[in-house]
Amino acid sequence: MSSGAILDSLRQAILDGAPETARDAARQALESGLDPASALDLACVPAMHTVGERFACHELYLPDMMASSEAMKAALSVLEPELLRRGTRRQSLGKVVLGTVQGDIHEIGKSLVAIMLAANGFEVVDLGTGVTSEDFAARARELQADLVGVSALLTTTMARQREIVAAFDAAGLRPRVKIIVGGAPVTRKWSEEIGADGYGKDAAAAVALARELLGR
Ligand code: B1M
Repeated sequence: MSSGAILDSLRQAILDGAPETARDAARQALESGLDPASALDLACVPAMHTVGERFACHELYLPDMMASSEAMKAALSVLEPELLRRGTRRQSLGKVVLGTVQGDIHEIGKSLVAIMLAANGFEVVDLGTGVTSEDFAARARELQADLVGVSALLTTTMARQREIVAAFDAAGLRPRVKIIVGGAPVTRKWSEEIGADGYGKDAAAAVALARELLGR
């Protein structure tokens, strides 16, 4: 099968919410010599955007969106080890604590940012989803993080990013610890408004920002 056909079947498997097919297509992509980052950028991420658009106009419902997330995670489970293997470095570029805010269970984008940071030489501690301001601050202090990444996917939960910036200020953790924010509804303007140190449009931008902020 051609690379284009493999990417099409990966994209379609995620749209169909078919984890087994997605896992097989991701394996095929690697076996055919495709770069794992390209498989993510050209098939997986666009498929999830399409799922979001279809959900917004009621062509898909919550169970469909959940099935697509499972298919995306199945593909990621195949692509992640290869992304990490290709990015292996000896020296850490800095310690990053990352999570999705309280009240928000969206984890895929945050996990992708975590994988790309790790693949580029950062030491990453992923706190998961539903992370409170207090937990972000406590874990950043305990782990002596250089950078904290805060993901939010809902317009209703992005306000938590402001709370987290304030919690770090109140705890005296800044300016030593830098805070970056991201997620579908988040913008550069918002990150400036809440006083974060930066905004990452996607996982690649988050890596570039982390390097810039930590001077690496
Ligand atoms: Co949700 N959901 N969802 N959802 N969901 C959205 C976000 C939505 C836009 C869909 C839509 O209506 N079009 C909409 C939000 C609308 C809004 O707030 N205005 C929405 C809604 C409404 C909901 C529920 C409220 C639905 C309901 O229950 N009625 C509910 C909320 C539950 C909650 O959190 N409390 C809900 C639930 C779910 C599922 C559980 C079904 C599932 C998540 C499963 C999971 O993560 N385990 C889900 C999904 C899959 C989506 C969409 C379709 C896809 C999200 C995704 O994984 N994208 C999403 C639509 C969309 O975003 N277009 C949608 C792929 C991922 C690679 O992209 O997450 O954007 P993304 O991450 C990118 C960048 O944003 C950036 O880099 C990533 C990689 O490029 N980025 C960062 C992300 N975090 C970053 C952090 C950084 C830097 C960059 O620095 C720290």
